[in-house]
Formats: sequence, C-alpha cells, structure tokens
Amino acid sequence: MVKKGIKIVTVLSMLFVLVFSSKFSETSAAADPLLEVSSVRSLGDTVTVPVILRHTSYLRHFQFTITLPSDSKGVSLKSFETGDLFDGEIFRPKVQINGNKLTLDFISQSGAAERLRDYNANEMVEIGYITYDLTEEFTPGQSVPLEVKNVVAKEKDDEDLTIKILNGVIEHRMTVGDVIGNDGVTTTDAMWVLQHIGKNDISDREQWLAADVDADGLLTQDDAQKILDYATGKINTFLAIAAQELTNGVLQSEYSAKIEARHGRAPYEFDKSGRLPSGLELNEETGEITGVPRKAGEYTFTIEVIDAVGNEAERTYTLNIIDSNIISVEKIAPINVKLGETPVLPSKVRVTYSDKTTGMEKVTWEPVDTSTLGTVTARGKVGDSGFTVNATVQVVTKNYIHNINVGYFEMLNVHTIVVETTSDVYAMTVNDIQAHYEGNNQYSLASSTFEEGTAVTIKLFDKYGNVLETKVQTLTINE
Ligand SMILES: [Ca+2]
Ligand SMILES: [Ca+2]
Repeated sequence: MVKKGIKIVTVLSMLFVLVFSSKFSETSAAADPLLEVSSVRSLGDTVTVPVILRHTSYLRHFQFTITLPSDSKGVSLKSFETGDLFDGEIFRPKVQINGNKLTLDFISQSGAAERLRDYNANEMVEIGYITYDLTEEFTPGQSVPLEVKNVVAKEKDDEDLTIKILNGVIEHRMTVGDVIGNDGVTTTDAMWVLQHIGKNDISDREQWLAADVDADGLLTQDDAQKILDYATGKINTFLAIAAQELTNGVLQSEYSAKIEARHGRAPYEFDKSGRLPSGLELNEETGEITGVPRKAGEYTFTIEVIDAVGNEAERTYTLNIIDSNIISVEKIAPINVKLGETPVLPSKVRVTYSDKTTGMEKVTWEPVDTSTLGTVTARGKVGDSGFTVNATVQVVTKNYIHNINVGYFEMLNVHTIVVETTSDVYAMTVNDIQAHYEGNNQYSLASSTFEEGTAVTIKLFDKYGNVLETKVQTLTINE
C-alpha cells in the first residue's frame, strides 16, 4: 500500500512537471544536465550548501572539485555528507577535503552506467551537502563564491557527459522566509509573519525583505501563506517577480521599463503571455521592455520568469499607451516617508515635449497610503496632458538622515557634503561614489565635479547592502 501511494505521488509530480514546463517549451531548449551548487544565506556560525545534479539520465563516473577564493575570510570547509544515491550502495564515494578544497569522486558500484531517472522522477538527485563554518570575519553583506572545477563526467559506454555548471555562493544575509531563529524556514516563521501583519513593528530592512517573500513591497497574509507552503514542502522556491507600476508609454516615443525577478537563481529567462503594445518587445534575458509604441490603449499582459534551476513565477501588468505632446517625464527618485506621514513629492517635474524642448509641468498627486510599512507607489497627473507619473515611496519607521551639510571651498572649487545618519546606516554614496565614514554616524564626500545649484543623489545602505533611503539633494551652500 505504501509503495502504491508513493507511485501515485510520483506520477502526479511528473504530471506537475509536464504541465508547468510546457508553458516554456517553445522558448527554452530541453533541459541540459546541470550540476548546481546552491546559493545559500546564513546569519549563523555554520551553513549547509546542497549540491544537486539535475536532468541527467545516466551516470557512471562523476568527479569534480569545489573551491573558495584563497582570500575568503571567515569561511572554512568543515564536512561533506553524501546524498542517498552516493553514500556507497549505488555509487562508491571518495571524498577529499584539503583546506577549503573539496574533491568528490563517485564511481558506480556495478561498473556500468546507472539510470538516475529510476531513482528520482523529478530529475534531480542530491549529491550531498557541504557544511562550512562561519566566523565573525565573514561580515554581514559579504558573499563568497563556491566554484566548481575539474569536472569529469561519464555516462553510458563511458562517453563524456556534457554538463552545465551553476557555481554556488554563500552570503551573510538573512535567508528569505527565515525571519526568526536562523534555523531554516519553518511553520514558526509563517506564524511570526502572520502575527506581525499590520503591526508595523519590523524596522530592520533585511528582516522586512526576508518576510516579503512575494516581493510585492507589502507584508500580507500571502507572505505568511507562502512561507507556510515552503515550510511544509508544497513549494520549493520563493522565486517572484517584483511588483511595480509601469509608467505610461507615449505614442511614437521611446519606451523603456525593466521587470525584475527576486529570490531565484540567475540567469533568468523571461517570457510573456497576453499582448504587449505593438512596437514594444520583451528582452527574454534581461526582462527589459523597450521600443516605440505604435498604438494607444490600455494593455494587460503577464510576464513569466524561469530561473536557472527551472522554478517559475509570474506577474500581471497593465501598461497605458497615450497620445500626448509630452514624450517623457524626468524619473523621480524613490523617497522615504515615516509611517503615517505625508510624503513630500515634487510639485513640478521636468518634461520633454514632442518638439524635443523641455519645460516644467505641475503634478497633481493622488493621496498615498502610508499607514503600513513597505513600498507603495505614488501616482500623479502631469498638467492636463493625460500623462501620469509614478514615484516609489518607502514607508519606514524612522528618518535615517539627521542632517545634511553642504560646504564649498572656493580656492579648490570643491563641494563637500556631510551627512549625519542614524546607526542603521553602514554606507553612503553620492551619485554612486562611495562616501567616507568619519565616525559618529557621519559620512562625507568632497568633489570638484559637483556644481552649485545642481542636484545629487544620496543613497544610504544598511550593513547587508540594502538601500535604506534615496535622497535627492540640491547643492546649496548652507555652512
Ligand atoms: Ca526560522
Ligand atoms: Ca508581500
């Protein structure tokens, strides 16, 4: 009886794979054999990295090495545990650990090639699990690549098996979905998220991002449900497409937007269902939608993504193509607002007209709901053009910036920007140039490339590299 049950499950999972892979069958080639060293995150003092072989029919001999860069700090190889197939019964394992170099060598016990599909209908077998020790030298936000080298793979008749390699990575970050305990994604994480919905008490950006598993910028019941589904094995990925509102396209004017995948393994492949406005195209590798729209109207379409290990996700978008004498509006930088407060949005924006001249147009903003932490979109109307403009508003618990001072040394023609921040801030850039940390939560940058009266973009980051705040500052001397 038990065996029969397993068989039914196997057949169902095969059907599942068939149904879900058919969607992409037109665009993607048949899946090639793939050796995957996982991409994992950890905040603890150890991390376990699965090594997985996918889409491989036969295997007789398999040998490879996994190494870390020699200058990796705080990460050291501890042990390797073989998966069921590779622990001696089917394949004879030879495991060598030499410093941070792991060499694995498996030969089939029968001497002949083994049909791996007989052991797993899902076309993936676990070769094993590597455990690394992590010390304080492996600082938050750091990542270390795990590189696969010297691959020897033989299949039937001792022929070489061509195998794609997906190198691994260890990141000192919070695992997506593992919002408490640093003990993996469990039902406790789902319950925790459920209890924090609407409470607005997650002030740590990294924890917030790890909880928003569906990448829609809000913490909702869907996130808790997805974490529960993951913990109970119903889903095996948090791959998602980040939510965003697409800005208007204008008839006969260049359009560009970028769809972004989250929580999966790059490289990604994008596809669409439904119709894009004629003249626009989706770049299947980058997720960019570009072109010159040829027909006005409202278009709804779905973008699908498949990651490097075959997981899939989708999101539906609406894009308006309008006929306007304004052909583009200057992009508005994301802004922060404190919970419950009104965001300060620009009352005017710079626009480009169809005759290529530019000017300032008034914007009428719709009210923005800042009652919950997360990311919301502010929508504004540009004059009476029919053109709408979006701004990303990040609702946060505190102001990360205490003070900005702009100075000017006339003799050297150098502007200085000094920003006092909260202790959450670990790095700052001005126009993507790294600022210096002066101690006492103070960052500074001096440059002769800045001009009086122009605007610079200040970005603040937390210790994991997440953007805490983006601020556009006009260089007006105030000291
Ligand atoms: Ca957990
Ligand atoms: Ca969410």
